[in-house]
Order: sequence, then C-alpha cells, then structure tokens
Amino acid sequence: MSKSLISRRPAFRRGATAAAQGKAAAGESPLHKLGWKPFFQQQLSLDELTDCEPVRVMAVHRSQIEVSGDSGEEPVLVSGALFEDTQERPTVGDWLLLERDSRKPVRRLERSSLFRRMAPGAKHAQLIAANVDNVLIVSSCNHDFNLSRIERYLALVREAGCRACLVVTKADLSDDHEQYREALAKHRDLPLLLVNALDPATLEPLKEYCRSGETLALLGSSGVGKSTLLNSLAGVDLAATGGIREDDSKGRHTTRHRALYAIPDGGLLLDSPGMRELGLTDVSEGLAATFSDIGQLAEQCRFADCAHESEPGCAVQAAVESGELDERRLLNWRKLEREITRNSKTLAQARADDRALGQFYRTVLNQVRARKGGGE
Ligand SMILES: Nc1nc2c(ncn2[C@@H]2O[C@H](COP(=O)(O)OP(=O)(O)OP(=O)(O)O)[C@@H](O)[C@H]2O)c(=O)[nH]1
Ligand SMILES: [Mg+2]
Ligand SMILES: [Zn+2]
Repeated sequence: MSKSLISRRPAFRRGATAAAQGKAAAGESPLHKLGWKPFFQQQLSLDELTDCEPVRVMAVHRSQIEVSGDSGEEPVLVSGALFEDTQERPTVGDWLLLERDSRKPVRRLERSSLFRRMAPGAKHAQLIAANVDNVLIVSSCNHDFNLSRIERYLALVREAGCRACLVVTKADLSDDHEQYREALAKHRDLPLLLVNALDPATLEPLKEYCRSGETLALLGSSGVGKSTLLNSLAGVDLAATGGIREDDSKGRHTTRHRALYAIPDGGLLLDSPGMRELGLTDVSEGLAATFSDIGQLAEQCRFADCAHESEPGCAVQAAVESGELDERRLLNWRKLEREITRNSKTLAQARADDRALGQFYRTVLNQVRARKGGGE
C-alpha cells in the first residue's frame, strides 16, 4: 500500500509511445488517446507549436509529477513559478507544455473543467482533477448509499458540465435492488446502473463513458469499489483494492493518490482516494441544476423572495405537504446553499489575504533592491 504509485503503474516509458505499444487505433495519435482536443490545440502560439510539447498530468506527487505525451511517460520536477500558487499549480488531468529539449514545464493550458473541494477546516480549495469529460458517481448497495451525498457530488459534476452516471456497486450482495431504483426515480437526468464491479459483463453499459480520448472520473467514498471498477474496465489490475469494515461498510482508504490510467481500447480513468468530505465551493449553477425541480416550484411561490419556510402561498412547502417533494431534498438543498455561501466567503477572504501578503513581499523586495542599488 505504501509502495510508490509509480512502481504500481504499468511500464509506459518515454520513447515507448502508445502507438509503439500497439495500442493506438489506426490514424489515432497517442496525444488524442490521452484526451488532446481542439480546445487545447488552439491555445498554442506558433512559437509554442515548434518549441514545445504538450503532455498530460497523470499523477501528482510531493516533489514530482508524472506526465504522458507523444514521447511516452516521464517525470517532471515540481519547482518554479508554475507550482507556487495552490490553485494554479497543475493537478491530475491538466495539460502542460514542456520545452522540447530541456523537458522543463513552460506553462499550464487553460482547463476545460475543474473539480475542487473545500477540505474540512481548510482556507484554500483543494484541486481534485482537471479536464474531465464524464463522471461515475460511485456508491454501493449497503450503508454507503446516501441520496444527500449523491446530490452533493452531482452539484460539483453539473457545475463542470460533465456527463454523469450513478453506479451502485455490490448489487451481487443485495436482494433488494428496487429500493435503489425507487430512491433515484425523481433524478430522471441521472442514469443509474446497478453492477457487480468484479464482473466485467455487468459493466458493458459503462464503456460509452470511457471511449478513446475521453476522461472518466470515478468519485465516491472509500470502499465503494472505484479501483475495482477501474481494474474490471481495464481488464487488468492497475490499482490495489482492499476490504471494507463489516459493521458500517466503511472502506480502509486503500487508494492513496489520484491518478489517471489509460484503458486498453478505451479512454482515461481517474481513480482517486475515497473522500471523507466533499465541501462544495463555487458551484451555485451546478446546485441549481441538481435541484431544478425546487427552482421550478419556487417560481410559483406568491412572494418573489419566498424563503420556503412558513410564508403563505409557498409552492415549495405545498409540494412537501402533498408528498411531491421529499423534505430531505429540500433540507439538503438549503444546507448545500449555505455551505457554498460560507465556503465562497472563506475563499474570497483567503484570496484577499494572499494578495495583501504578495503586495507586502513585493514592497519589501523593492526596498531591499533600492537599498542595494544605492550602496553600489
Ligand atoms: N461483491 C462485491 N465486492 C465488491 C464490489 N465492488 C467492490 N467490491 C469489493 O469492495 C472492496 C473495496 O473495493 P475498492 O475497489 O478497493 O474500493 P475503493 O472505492 O477503491 O476504495 P478506496 O481506494 O479506499 O477509496 C474490495 O474488497 C472489493 O473487492 C462488487 O460490486 N461486489
Ligand atoms: Mg481505491
Ligand atoms: Zn416558497
């Protein structure tokens, strides 16, 4: 488990391109297999086209990152301005430009999507992954299944504009599949798939989410079977898996690092450690999309500024009373709205503090320079 991630990843070295390994389909370059798209291509200047090489960040470690590109996989040292800012520094899934000869990173390309979360007690958001196309929200047929947590994940995924599917694993261990289908009945825009993650035959419908050149992220708590899904979809054991606690179905945090894995004949899969908490930050639109039914009801409230508590003519409360709207859902929507407001304020304050500190450093530096200049 403590073994370095690099040693666990399949051999995929610089100079040994995917094409050389016989994996790229005819006419498909290794870069396209890695998710290279016109959105990234058009960000390159003419000089960069000749002097630089784009590479995808496959894994991030403390002092180095693993990248993959036309020349295969290679490590890049984490140093320099590109890595200083916690929000700007490369995360898994990012595209970087490397100087062709020195192999030094020049800059990070603009992201097509970004997942980040507020870790408990933190002042800055933690980056989870960039440039993701599709997401499997993973839960299991046991104590882990929790609609409010699924709605939380969904807000993040909708904000990023990704296509999502809810995968409920361990269907082989449950006799009552109907309860999961019923729970999701009102989420018509979220496809549901009950699977045995150990049985590739039940995973066939998931292949459309990880076609060649697409990036699929697996998100969910520890022990739900994310790494098991990865291994079954890949057809080879790429990541370690571990047992769960019998009494409360909690996992043992087997996966320690986020990493992208290339699937033979498919796209890229992001396996990540199970998250204890996924604090939401700037995902107001994603939240509105996740709770669009409440938004539509709210339009029918008598007062435009109705808080849906005890106001007369409240269509939201009326829907709760008639059983059309689950009260749990209303409470979760309120909770997540408050959380987004609170975390956005914390982030804005942290940004202001960072700016003030940056300004202070610059002033001190200028004074030191001026003093040195004066003494010469
Ligand atoms: N019977 C059954 N067991 C499963 C299924 N999916 C996963 N498991 C088992 O559940 C345990 C946890 O699976 P992992 O794949 O390690 O879970 P994970 O989500 O990657 O967990 P972390 O890495 O800790 O975040 C392993 O013992 C798997 O064999 C399933 O659909 N059916
Ligand atoms: Mg895992
Ligand atoms: Zn109302």
